[in-house]
Amino acid sequence: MRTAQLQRDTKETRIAGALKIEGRGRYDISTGIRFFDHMLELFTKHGGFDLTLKADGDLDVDQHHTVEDVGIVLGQLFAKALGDRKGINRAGYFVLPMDETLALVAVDLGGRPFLVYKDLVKVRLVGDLQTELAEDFFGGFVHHAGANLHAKVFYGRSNHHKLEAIFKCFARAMKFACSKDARLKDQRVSRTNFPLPRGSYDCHLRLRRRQPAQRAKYPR
Ligand SMILES: [Mn+2]
Repeated sequence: MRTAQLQRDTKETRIAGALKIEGRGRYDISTGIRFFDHMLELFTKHGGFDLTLKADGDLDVDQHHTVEDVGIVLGQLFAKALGDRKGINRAGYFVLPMDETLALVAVDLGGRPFLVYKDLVKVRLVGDLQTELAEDFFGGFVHHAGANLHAKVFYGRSNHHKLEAIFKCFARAMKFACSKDARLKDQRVSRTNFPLPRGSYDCHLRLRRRQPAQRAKYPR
């Protein structure tokens, strides 16, 4: 069973998270931003994960730190839970209609962080969420999950639907990318050296530049 939990505290945010990849779609999420909770709840449900996320951020400044740092923590949770990534399907995509809106998310968990994000949302707020921050959320996620993620809305009218369709596609693309194929059980992901120490892709990049003898210092 692939699980992870962690606590990440900075001057701006304190976030506790727990993830089970093979979950039942159960969630307990509170970020202080109701629409963001709604998106993360749908992500959990559509991915079939179990996710607990409690974020206490400096919302009196604005939502930026909280939303971005939740993306970082979610990325770290997946990195930690996926472990050595051997035998996973690694890449996945989903195209999902939500009434008049059609969206796509494609993801590759090969270790190279990259984000291409086109949501077509033209309003400043959906519910209580500052919509431009969805891109910062995915930016935090890709860097710490070691993921390449492309999100695109092809067309749509409702801005609520556009964001919701992206999060549902994200969930279902991740569900497949994380899933294991028994025939691939000895197949390594890329030339990278998973798992990522301390659950952070940044640490991982630093680690790769060190000599093998020094690697043993890091807990696995
Ligand atoms: Mn909704």
